[in-house]
Amino acid sequence: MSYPSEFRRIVDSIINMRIRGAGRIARAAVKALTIASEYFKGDDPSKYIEYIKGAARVLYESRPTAVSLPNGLRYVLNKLMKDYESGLDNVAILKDKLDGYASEFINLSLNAVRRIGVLGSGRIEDGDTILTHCNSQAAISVIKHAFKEGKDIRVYVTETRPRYQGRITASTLAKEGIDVTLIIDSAARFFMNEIDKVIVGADAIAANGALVNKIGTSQIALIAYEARTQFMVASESYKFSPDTLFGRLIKIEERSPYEVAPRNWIEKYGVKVRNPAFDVTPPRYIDLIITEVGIVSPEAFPILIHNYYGEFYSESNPWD
Ligand code: RI2
Repeated sequence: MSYPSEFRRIVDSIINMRIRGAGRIARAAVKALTIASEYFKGDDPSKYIEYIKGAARVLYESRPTAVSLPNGLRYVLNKLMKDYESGLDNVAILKDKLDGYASEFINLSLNAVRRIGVLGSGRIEDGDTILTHCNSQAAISVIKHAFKEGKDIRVYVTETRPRYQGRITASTLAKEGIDVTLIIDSAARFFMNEIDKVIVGADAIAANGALVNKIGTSQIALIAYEARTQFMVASESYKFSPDTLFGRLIKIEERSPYEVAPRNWIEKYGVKVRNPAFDVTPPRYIDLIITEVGIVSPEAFPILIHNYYGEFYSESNPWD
């Protein structure tokens, strides 16, 4: 199937991380569906549905770990398929419906990030020193909100090798006027006794409450646990992985070795390089998860989400 070049550009940007961060990826993927939909020519509804499913499959395969991406696609396609299966067979109307569901998801996502900031800020106290890892819009929302409420806070940010997303976080917070210190990833333990709270984002949360997030998160959680420092996760509800309910594990993306060391160095010495982009933090190291519908323990996260988004749970994907 042929898709428009703008659609392809978004897919490539997700693959090579020009668009990155779980929430942003989800919103970009949903936007890409609307671009594909607009491009479709013809009035055969079954061909339109097949075309959209094909576009969703291409997006689904772009990056494997952040569950926000398939959940965004599921949000739109589940609703569209319901319309189609209940007899809506006019392509123009189906296109309008798809656009409407996509905007709904994008608004829901942006509002969730804002609401997490408001709720999470309640857990930040005046005088706190916070550590964050990588670049999470949800975690940043909490920190910014606490600062805007007048709380006197300091933030330590890990560089987050190999892609240095910590620099984005550090500059974003510094621009707000927040007191920020950038540290190397391996300095997390050195500084942990100065830290009151760790707050990170989420790429996915499994049915047992385990967190999948940027590589290095689980080491920081372990260090925080040992130092009795509170470890908090800022996660929109759509970071829950329904696949884990059905025994399918979250796939950890392994990226190019050349993100870690230059190709000529690797080839010269014949060194093997591994570059997993994410790791798994068990629920016992997580104190709480801040979602847009409330703050819960990691074990309660799937129950909370079930009450709100039960319709997400299906053993098969709408694009299968
Ligand atoms: P928000 C990022 O992944 C980081 O792991 C970050 O913690 C997570 O997404 C969540 O980000 P990557 O795309 O959705 O940089 O909170 O590999 O923005």
